[in-house]
Amino acid sequence: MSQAKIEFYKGPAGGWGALRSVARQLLQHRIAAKGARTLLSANQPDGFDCPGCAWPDRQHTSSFEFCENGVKAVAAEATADRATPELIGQHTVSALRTWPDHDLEAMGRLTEPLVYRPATDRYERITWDEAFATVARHLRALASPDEAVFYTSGRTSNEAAFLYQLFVREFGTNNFPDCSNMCHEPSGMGLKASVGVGKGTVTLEDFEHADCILIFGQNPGTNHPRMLGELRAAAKRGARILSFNPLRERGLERFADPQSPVEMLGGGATAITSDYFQPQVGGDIAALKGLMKHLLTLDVQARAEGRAPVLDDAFIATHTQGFQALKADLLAEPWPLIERESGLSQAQLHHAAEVIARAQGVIACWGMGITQHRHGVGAVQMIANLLLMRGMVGRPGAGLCPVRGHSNVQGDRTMGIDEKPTTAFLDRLERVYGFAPPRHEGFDTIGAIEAMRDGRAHVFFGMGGNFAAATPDTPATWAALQRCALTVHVATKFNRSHTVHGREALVLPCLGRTEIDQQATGPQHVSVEDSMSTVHLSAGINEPASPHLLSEPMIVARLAEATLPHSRVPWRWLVEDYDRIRDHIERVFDAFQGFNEKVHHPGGFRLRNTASERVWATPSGKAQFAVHAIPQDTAVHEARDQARQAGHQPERVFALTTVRAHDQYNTTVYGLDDRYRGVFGQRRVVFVNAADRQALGLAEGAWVDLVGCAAGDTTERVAPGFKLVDYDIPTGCVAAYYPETNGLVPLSSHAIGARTPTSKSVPVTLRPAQEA
Ligand SMILES: Nc1nc2c(c(=O)[nH]1)N[C@H]1C(S)=C(S)[C@@H](COP(=O)(O)OP(=O)(O)OC[C@H]3O[C@@H](n4cnc5c(=O)[nH]c(N)nc54)[C@H](O)[C@@H]3O)O[C@H]1N2
Ligand SMILES: Nc1nc2c(c(=O)[nH]1)N[C@H]1C(S)=C(S)[C@@H](COP(=O)(O)OP(=O)(O)OC[C@H]3O[C@@H](n4cnc5c(=O)[nH]c(N)nc54)[C@H](O)[C@@H]3O)O[C@H]1N2
Ligand SMILES: [Mo]
Repeated sequence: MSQAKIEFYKGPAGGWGALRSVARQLLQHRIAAKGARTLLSANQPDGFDCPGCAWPDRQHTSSFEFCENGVKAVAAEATADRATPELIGQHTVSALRTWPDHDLEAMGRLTEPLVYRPATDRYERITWDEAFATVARHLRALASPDEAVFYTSGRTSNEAAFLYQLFVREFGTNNFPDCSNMCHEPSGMGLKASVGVGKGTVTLEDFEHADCILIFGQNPGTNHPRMLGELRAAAKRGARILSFNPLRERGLERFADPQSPVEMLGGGATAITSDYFQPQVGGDIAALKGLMKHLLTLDVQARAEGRAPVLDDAFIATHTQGFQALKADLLAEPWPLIERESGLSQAQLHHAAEVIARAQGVIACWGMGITQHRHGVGAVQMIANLLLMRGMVGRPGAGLCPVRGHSNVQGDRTMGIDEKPTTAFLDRLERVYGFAPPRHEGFDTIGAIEAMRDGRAHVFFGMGGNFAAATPDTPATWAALQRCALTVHVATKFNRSHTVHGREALVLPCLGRTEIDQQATGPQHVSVEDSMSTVHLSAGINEPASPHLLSEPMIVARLAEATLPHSRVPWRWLVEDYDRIRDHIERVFDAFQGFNEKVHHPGGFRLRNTASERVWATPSGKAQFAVHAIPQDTAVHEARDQARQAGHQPERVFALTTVRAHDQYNTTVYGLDDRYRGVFGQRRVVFVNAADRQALGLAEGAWVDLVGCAAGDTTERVAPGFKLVDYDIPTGCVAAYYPETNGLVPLSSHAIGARTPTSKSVPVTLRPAQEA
């Protein structure tokens, strides 16, 4: 691991820097020789789907298509290190709980099922039969099926997710907290109301035709590196790329393609973003309203001068509802308020609106900078409004593009991992399987934590992920998990959540994407759905990390057999051949007609997206313009008001946004560098505007504690010991890494209409660190 230092990163994203980092990762994970074969198969027609992100692939590509962070994800899974029962059993769980996230996962791949023994405070090996019997015993002992919660993290395949939801519903609950609750839930909810589908409308081909791409609150250089290839091609073609991000992100500025020898050798790079705007944290709704307000003005001007109008009148008239209300609202919005709340000047917003007004094809992309706010749903709908005004949905080279995180988070939802299932879907399950599925709403992530905290849920089952580390309000979440009678995690690696356990606890090791999944009829494929609704197959190529690993579908099947002895679902027969699971999926979802046949074509098939056909699956049958006020009631506003009332300086309250470093995958910390932001060998840093730092009388490099100050929050929240790093970020805003900062987010602070924790706008004060 490199030495701790802060250094301005001068290179472009991608390029030699990326390859050096790749080489280092490979060495660290000791898979250099075998690893090349593994990597060559990632995202190739006959290989496995990269467990990195949900960005789609160009089909039939023959080039060595990889990205640096995909390499890290693959290398981490294909590591030669093994977290055997003996290795884990060397330490008490209380001791393991104090280890850094990185060190827990660095023990390597789990090899055998583990059970927690309270007498020794250690994990020990247990047989699969005993493990399933333990879970079944607990589930059957509950007073109601609703006292169990079943979490899913987005790497679970369609086949596993389908069986999982089927088992849980036959068991009798809709308690499906999901990582997407913490992620793109506001995109799903916002888009469903605006355009009738909770998914993006664009394809990769649209990126070839767009002449204007907007990127809100997303950091593709780190989180979706393959997207940079599309952006680079668009930029080379002359498309304008407008980024809205409080932080200057290197990966949004310049990019050298590791696949282009000319750029690599010449040290050249393509400028990605043509115009970079740095709104305040949480300022996006105000900024979007400013953009739309000026589009209205430009439209009037264009018409007066006999030029082509900016608004698409015909589209608005035929396809939408609510435009007049939005227009009136925008006209009434005062520029001083827009400027103050967005942190952008009228001139900047005019400039951006002019680019958007001239474009023939506009794509809007967004990530967590938009969704993880109290008004995340509103912000998503403002993006939809902006495109709808110009008729930019359902035409080539244009559309909505929420960029998903986990490689199958979208597919899991499609398969019914949903705490609020539709009646039509439940009716269908009932018809196909003959049991009565539960009809009432289940718990989402926040709801599940509250239920465990309040003693309304006693069993936690996690299909992947790292619930204890990914969720907000760490003290409350840990106490909730520790109150459970049983906690169970299906996982590839040992992580924090396994140390925050119920009275009884199990860790069940499963195969990863890169591994051969051998069942009775031979090696199996699974399917996944990418961020652009393409469903395709994935098959591992490596030998399993241990002969004791089971696939996720097999784990669900055996759990179902143990728990539901009278089930009429042929669980074991289904997992003998995953084509049979796909046949069942086809029986439940019309969109999967001919599933097996279509998915076995190279590249798979794209699910129908009605909005991209200009068919609006909304109650009105039209696309819906939404009106939202410029937020002045966020937790940050409230904390500043409270400070003002108490006679304190409101500017001492900072809006903290929690972001990912380059060397992490969510709660998995591969290394301690964040190269593009110039941070090396450390993670406990807080990015601050130098003017703010000076006003606090603190030196660069000084250590501070981040202290939560949400109004009405009675819990004392301190994230201790962060080094101040001067950064190009607006005053009043600071940024630090997740998950170190999750304890600062109160459980009660979440998005309206989606309950996504407000991880991107946390009110904090900075105080000199009390212990170094
Ligand atoms: N290598 C790697 N890849 C990943 C992941 C990973 O951890 N590592 N995670 C995966 C997952 S699950 C997801 S959801 C995605 C996440 O991908 P992103 O959405 O890119 O994730 P973040 O790093 O959380 O931050 C997004 C960006 O939002 C900006 N931002 C913060 N607050 C605001 C705001 O108020 N307004 C605006 N406009 N911008 C803001 C931040 O500066 C940052 O650049 O990536 C996926 N891919
Ligand atoms: N403060 C703050 N909090 C956040 C966010 C933020 O930006 N800021 N982002 C949120 C977002 S967008 C998300 S998606 C969540 C992520 O929340 P999760 O999805 O719960 O977390 P991950 O870190 O992705 O999970 C990592 C673990 O998954 C297991 N794993 C890996 N591959 C597999 C597999 O193939 N099968 C199984 N069964 N297990 C596997 C490994 O054991 C690994 O330890 O965090 C959220 N929390
Ligand atoms: Mo995510």
